[in-house]
Amino acid sequence: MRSPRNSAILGAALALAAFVAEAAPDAPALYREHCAACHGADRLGETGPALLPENLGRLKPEAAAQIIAGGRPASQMTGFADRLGTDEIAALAKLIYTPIPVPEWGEKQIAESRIIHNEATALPRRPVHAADPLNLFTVVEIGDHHVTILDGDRFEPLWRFPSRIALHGGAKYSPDGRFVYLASRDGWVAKYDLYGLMPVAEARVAVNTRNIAISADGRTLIAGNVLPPTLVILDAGDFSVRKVIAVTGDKGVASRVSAVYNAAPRQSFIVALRDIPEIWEISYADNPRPVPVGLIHNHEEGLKEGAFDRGPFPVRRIRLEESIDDFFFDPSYANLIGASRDGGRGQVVNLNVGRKIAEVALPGMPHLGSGITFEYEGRLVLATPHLKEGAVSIVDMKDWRTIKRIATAGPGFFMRSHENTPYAWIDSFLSPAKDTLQVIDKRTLEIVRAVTPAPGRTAAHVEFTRDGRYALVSVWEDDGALVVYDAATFEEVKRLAMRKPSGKYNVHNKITRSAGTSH
Ligand code: DHE
Repeated sequence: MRSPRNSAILGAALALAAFVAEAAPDAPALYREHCAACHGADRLGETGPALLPENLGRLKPEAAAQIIAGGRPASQMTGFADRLGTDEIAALAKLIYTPIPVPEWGEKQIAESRIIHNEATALPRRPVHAADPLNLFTVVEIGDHHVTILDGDRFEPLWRFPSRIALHGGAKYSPDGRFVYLASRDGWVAKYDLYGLMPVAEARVAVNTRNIAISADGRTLIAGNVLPPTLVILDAGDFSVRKVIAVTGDKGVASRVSAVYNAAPRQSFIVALRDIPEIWEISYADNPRPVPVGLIHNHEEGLKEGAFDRGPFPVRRIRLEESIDDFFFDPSYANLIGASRDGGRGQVVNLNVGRKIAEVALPGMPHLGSGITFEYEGRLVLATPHLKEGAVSIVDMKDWRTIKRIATAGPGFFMRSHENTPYAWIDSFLSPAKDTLQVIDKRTLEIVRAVTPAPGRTAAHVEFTRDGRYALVSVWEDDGALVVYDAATFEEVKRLAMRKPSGKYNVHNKITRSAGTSH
């Protein structure tokens, strides 16, 4: 029963709640007033990036509040501390981490976003520069959202241009190395001409994208997306939309895409899915083999007419027990070695038979996308760094045994080598030793050298020149640098100031699918 005293307490509590509610900042109104013009009324991004939990994932909420208060150097983002109180800034920071319903981003939105900067007829027939077109590097500078095209012989920038915000993942090249394609976390894909040093086309394929791949014939681009969970296939020439595939599993469950790669010898794209235990193979051949659709290929009942996906771009589903979200192909592209984000083991999936054929012991979250292969004592091995452990695993690619785990200074992101060097370089990006790269001798599997380009400052991501003579390293800081080392003597050859250079990608090494780099 409610006593007069309880009623009084309840009344006071309600009054207090009403007062707090009244006094609490109105985050949506603040957003409309201060943020919507650049970040979009729906938070999907306009001139500024999208402000959604999926896109902000790597930015901690406290850091977001600091940016709202103080602005972001080298960007249009000014600070609001002079106009907004601490509670208002906190309310805005909270708002941008609130999920929104899955946005509609289909063929219409993609087509409407398309920008043609230069028609094919406006592109020059020959390079407008004297550099070796196959020894160029695309260097992504995430500090101020720029890209530098670097002459890989003279180590001099040929062209520096503004990019979309937050480029992520490797640059992809057309098979002849003439065009480079880049993707941003906000779903913008862009194409640039390395002969004319000019932009060609852009389109926004999603609100949040994982990565892109280009077909071996250079005609098709595919983007794997998180928001909405789709695969978008574009004509790589003019970015017109060829197909949008909703990513759903057997039971209609939607899945985010983890990564998509080109399997050139198979004439297909291979897609890893984060939320359902399936790998998809999508053929881009002119006359693809029809693929059975439906829940299970039921031999007893047979497949009725019409139960085949005849393409273009038919989806072949390979069903697994565990999902895979980072993977690596063997050189034949018949097998992929995959790992799930939290599992302690990897699985080898044979793409020809369409099932798991072996398991690999890979604790410590292997970063298989960064793996490399090389010959060791007459056998082919895979070497992969780990995101949660200071170790590099060396796996025999014949019997899938882990033959060695090399202890490193700390967990790292990237590993690189080249056919013409006996060394592989790794970083310790995610550890206190992040200013130092370690060098592994591929002949002994021992660490033989440490390289510290700038004491106390993050060093990461190596890429070699086309001949393997020089290794280019990032000092991964806002006022960072690209440091060129002689790959045999480890002497510094040149240092170029750059704004937080992240990945760098050599045209020749990528288009020849060098065993020492990512593809
Ligand atoms: Fe990456 C490549 C996934 C965080 C910089 N990263 C990739 C690829 C994948 C991936 C699947 C391969 C795509 C390709 O090349 O086509 N990255 C992930 C993650 O899941 C993770 C851990 C969390 C996330 O935020 O998505 C992650 N990555 C980061 C970073 O925090 C890094 C260091 C800084 C940044 O720019 O975001 C980062 N990732 C990179 C780079 C590559 C990359 C530079 C290209 C490597 C290459 O040499 O090919």
